[in-house]
Amino acid sequence: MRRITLTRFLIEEQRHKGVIQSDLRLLIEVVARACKAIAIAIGKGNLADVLGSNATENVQGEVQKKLDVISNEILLEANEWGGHLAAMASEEMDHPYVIPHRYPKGEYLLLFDPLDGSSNIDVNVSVGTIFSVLQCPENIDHVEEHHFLQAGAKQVCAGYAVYGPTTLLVLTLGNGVHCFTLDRELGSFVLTESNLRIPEETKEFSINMSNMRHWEPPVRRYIDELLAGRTGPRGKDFNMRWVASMVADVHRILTRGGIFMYPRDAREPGKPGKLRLMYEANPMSFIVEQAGGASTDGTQRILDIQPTELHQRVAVFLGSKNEVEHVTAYHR
Ligand code: AHM
Ligand code: MG
Repeated sequence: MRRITLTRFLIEEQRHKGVIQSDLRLLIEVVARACKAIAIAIGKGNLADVLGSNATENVQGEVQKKLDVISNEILLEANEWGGHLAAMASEEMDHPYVIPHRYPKGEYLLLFDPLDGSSNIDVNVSVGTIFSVLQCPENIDHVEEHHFLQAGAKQVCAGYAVYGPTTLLVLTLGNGVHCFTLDRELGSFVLTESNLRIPEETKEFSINMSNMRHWEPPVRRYIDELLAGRTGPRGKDFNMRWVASMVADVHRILTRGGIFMYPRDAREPGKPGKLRLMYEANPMSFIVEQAGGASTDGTQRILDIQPTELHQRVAVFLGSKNEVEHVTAYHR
């Protein structure tokens, strides 16, 4: 069997298709290497005393897990010296990290959620890393926060790693979605699926039902109808899955279809939803759309949202096209 490693895949994308530049190729390779390092750290668990929490909080006031901090450090250190980036922004850092002057400055901005699904770390359930790449505006001497505030449609690349029974890297460069599996003996990611497609129809949904009493009426109506099953208005039974790691829930949807929802709710009126636009919703929406799915905040396409803040939150409905359109229609 011909094995296509991530390196070969990227070189061929550059050489034959002209889809990417060498700097972007380097960027993806470096992020992939960092994900391998994160996978190793997670895999050690209690043997390396990496589980549990730090005494610190992130900018959103969430207690940081030790592995949140370790993963963030791994991504920063891996990406600062290669000359491919102008700056990085992370869910775990208050402000962007500008590449220090001692290193050459590149033309890309990298954004990441270093360890998504942190609440699952201590119970040994899948977690992941989500990343998004933007072009840095030209002729900028000093990168500032507002340079990151670009709509998701401007992403040049997005991806995620899932640290589960296998470590996977899922990637889009804007021409389809490709999945690589980490060969642990070789230490390299190998292409295992190309051009993933999300089925348009599904019988599976993903939402944290414990928040039901806080939801807005369109979401209640939609979920009530799904729960009514075969004898209800939808005329079929639906199954529910909620891992509480967005990477794992989205990966399931990429594999066999489904709809993932984290709606805005009445718990904290100032916060539209729980998930972050720049680190979670945008990259996942880019991937889902590239796989033939859809993604909205209930009223508009997520990739069209003009961000106003780096750590902005957003409601998310993504996955199988027909279901996303269904729940979005109820918001109108
Ligand atoms: P995190 O980035 O702090 O881990 O939060 C994001 C996670 C998502 O991965 C997941 O879909 C969601 O939070 C789960 O939220 P809840 O605990 O409310 O079910
Ligand atoms: Mg997250």
